[in-house]
Amino acid sequence: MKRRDLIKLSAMGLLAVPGISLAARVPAVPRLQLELRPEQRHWFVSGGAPSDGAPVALWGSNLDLLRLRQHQPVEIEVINNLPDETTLHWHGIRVDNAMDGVSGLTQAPIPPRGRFVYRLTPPDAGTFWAHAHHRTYEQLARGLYLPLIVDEAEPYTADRDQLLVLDDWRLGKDGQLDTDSLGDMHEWAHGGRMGNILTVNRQHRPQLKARAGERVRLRVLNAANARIMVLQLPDWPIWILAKDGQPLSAPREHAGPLVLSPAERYDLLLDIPPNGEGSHSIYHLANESQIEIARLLVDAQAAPLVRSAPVPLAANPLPALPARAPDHRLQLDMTGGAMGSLRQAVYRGQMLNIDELVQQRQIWAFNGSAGLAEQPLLRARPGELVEIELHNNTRWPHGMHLHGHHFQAESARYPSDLWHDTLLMARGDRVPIRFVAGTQGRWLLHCHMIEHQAAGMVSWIDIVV
Ligand SMILES: [Cu+2]
Repeated sequence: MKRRDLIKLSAMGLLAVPGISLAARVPAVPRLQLELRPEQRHWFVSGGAPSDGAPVALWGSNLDLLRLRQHQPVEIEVINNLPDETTLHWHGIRVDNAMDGVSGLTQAPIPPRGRFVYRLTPPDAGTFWAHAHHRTYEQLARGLYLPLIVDEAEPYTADRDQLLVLDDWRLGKDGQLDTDSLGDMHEWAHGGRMGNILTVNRQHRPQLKARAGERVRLRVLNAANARIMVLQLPDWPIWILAKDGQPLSAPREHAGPLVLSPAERYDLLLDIPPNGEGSHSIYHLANESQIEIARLLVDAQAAPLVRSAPVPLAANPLPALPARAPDHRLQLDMTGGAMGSLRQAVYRGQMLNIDELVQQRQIWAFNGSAGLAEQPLLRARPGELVEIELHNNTRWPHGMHLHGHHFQAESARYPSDLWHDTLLMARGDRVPIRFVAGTQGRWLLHCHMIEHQAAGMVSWIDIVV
């Protein structure tokens, strides 16, 4: 240890008691190694989709799931064994801005064979995910993400904890990821990149196991680049426990399909009835058709059940919205895309007409500005109340994500007491969102239909002290 570190510790009172060793006073922060590397998946696809039995080459990591504990500091050493530079973003987790993982805004990308140590102390328990935030439209399509669960300090009781990570992938005729079509401007101007096979937990139509009579905590995440997932579960009692990692004050009964924008999450409670033995399909509903994405194999009941009303998850220490006029109130006009009316926008400090924008691969704009501008959308101080009216002035749905914060929204699509870090907006929607400005730093605000972000739908807010 260096002399100045000793002085610092001494100043913090950590060396104040003679005879007590440092080791006893400063608990070591656990360090995880997360190796980003190529991976191969066997997807045996039948019925017209390509399959020659060869594994599909993706990008992934040495872990299937990252599991952290609420309030426990952790160091995650990311080792980049991929052929491209990258970063990782801890989606929905309130981290120090320098740990937020946004390439070009909060950090330089990690080069191939490079390492970067992310330090975080998750304040909120819940269902989150980590994903690449560098050339995201490509790296996410290659699979560079993993689900992240922050366990409650006091465990929540359910008979089973089941992840459902939904994704779609585009395979070419050779059965491998179609990478030639990455960056297709036609798709960027429309609904983004859609895959031609759907997976759950990176498996094609997996069989999930449960027992009759169980109460299952389902954690659903949409990890697709652009596809809105419409999840149809068996017709059993379902409650919503949490949205985007933030618990509801009371579990809310839910019926019908569950709609998730890219990056949205739900924690659900599902009661399998005592007579639920058998094989049950889980579907994605696409237009008029239903696509089976997984199957739930339910064993005979283990024991007679005694069931009580579902209890809420413990509240997270999220600051409540103060009941006063906002300190900042602004509008975000979302424009552009196919069939839109975008004629010009500012890009990198210059006003460009639509042809020039397309040459720069920009086709969407926030308040007349395409791409990440030098100036933020807003400057605020920690603790200030911010209201932004999002106006989807385009012909397309969008999934708006704010980094480092959760917000509440006045949207017909959602109950008003939900917290979001990502919000699905239909075309024409006007949705005021409100949040308390968090910690100092540069926090991104963008569409999580990630081709839309790449093609202009991105801005940032600056929190200054
Ligand atoms: Cu969008």
